[in-house]
Amino acid sequence: MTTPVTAVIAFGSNLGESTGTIRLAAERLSRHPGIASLRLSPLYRTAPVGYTDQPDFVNAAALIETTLDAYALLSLLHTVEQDAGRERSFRNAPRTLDLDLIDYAGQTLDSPALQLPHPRAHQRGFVMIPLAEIAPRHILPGQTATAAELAAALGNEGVQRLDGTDS
Ligand code: PH2
Ligand code: MG
Ligand code: MG
Repeated sequence: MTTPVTAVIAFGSNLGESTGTIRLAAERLSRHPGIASLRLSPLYRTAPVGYTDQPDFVNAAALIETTLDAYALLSLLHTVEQDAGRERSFRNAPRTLDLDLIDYAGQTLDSPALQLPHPRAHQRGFVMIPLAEIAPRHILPGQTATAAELAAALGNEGVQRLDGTDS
């Protein structure tokens, strides 16, 4: 039997019923036989970063325990994106569902299909603020600061918890 490892997944959506899409995707992942547990963060409404001429996003993060290897997990994330109606028109186009593998077992990897950890995650409040809620002491490979410290340093401008309380 394979021992499960910890991985971090970021959820994003800014087309369609974003909140429901993210919750359904998390449920679907948690039911997968290769995912032993999944803890979903609260959901956030966030201002678009990068290509800004698009609707606000709903973002969340999840910590999972998985027996899937990194590529099998990536392929599962792509399948769930496709089933949510994801279309790839141009880079950073609005999307029904984006599932990014942020960290897999603390590994560092730079292949055409997969970079680990996600190269920009530590700079993004829409990833670090949700992650800090479920794994405040998590340290991404290559960082010295914890998720909570990075979230605090990034600040919560443009990142608002959907239940109305301050992030
Ligand atoms: N994802 C991007 C680019 N910009 N901005 C927000 N607020 N949330 C995202 O999920 C997001 C983004 C590329 O995947
Ligand atoms: Mg992304
Ligand atoms: Mg993506």
